[in-house]
Amino acid sequence: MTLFNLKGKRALITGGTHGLGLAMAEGLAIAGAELVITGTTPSKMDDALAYYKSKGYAVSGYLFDVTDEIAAAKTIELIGQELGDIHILVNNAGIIKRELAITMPIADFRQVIDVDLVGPFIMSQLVGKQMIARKEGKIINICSMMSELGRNSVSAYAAAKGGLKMLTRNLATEWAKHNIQVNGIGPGYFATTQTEPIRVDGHPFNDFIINRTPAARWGNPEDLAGTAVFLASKASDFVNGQIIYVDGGILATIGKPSNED
Ligand code: GCO
Repeated sequence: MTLFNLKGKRALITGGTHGLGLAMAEGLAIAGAELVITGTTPSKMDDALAYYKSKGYAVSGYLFDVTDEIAAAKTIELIGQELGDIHILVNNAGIIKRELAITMPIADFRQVIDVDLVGPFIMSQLVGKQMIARKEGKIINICSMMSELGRNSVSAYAAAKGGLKMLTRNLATEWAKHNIQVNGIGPGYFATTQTEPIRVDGHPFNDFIINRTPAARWGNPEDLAGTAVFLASKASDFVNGQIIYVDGGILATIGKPSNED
């Protein structure tokens, strides 16, 4: 199990205060990593830090917006002074705005691209500098099955997550020679606050996803922890530019008629 041991590693997870970010951070902590979580909401940060500390994990929290390159740079420098190097970066923070393309305000489209694509670029560039100097690092970008497929009302999100897939491959291309492995995780449909509006019992989308997913269920955030540990550990030292889809099989199939088992 030394291949998956993260003892002595410091992992920064953006948006690590709730949902998928919290579940992946917990998986990294159980594997031995020290956690650094970022967020933008003080109350969520307080609750998250209390949770992590109640579990006995080593954790620090920093409030800043990943789209603000000045604030991000200052915070990464402060983390360096207060804690030390970042060995693992999980670009998880993201938003979605469900609006049909024809009527979507440009400002909304631009905001989704900014948070979901520009933010990971800013964080990767800042943390990548210290990883290049150290000749070692792990970057995990949280993509989506919308990195591969579109659907009505998520054009900004799909464009951002499709871009994040290609950013992952391009950073892998440029930084693999520095022993930095840049990969992605593509969650399928997970039970989070982001999907709550389309997941309630009886909602047509809920029935659609259950039928469209071979595993016939929504993902649970903890379903992502193992893949995060794999991509953060020595076990993935020769894995570069790959997106691992944790999706219950949804991308493997065209689906089935609702009357088929
Ligand atoms: C949606 C969902 C998806 C999921 C996830 C799928 O509205 O279709 O929110 O975008 O959140 O990203 O991988």
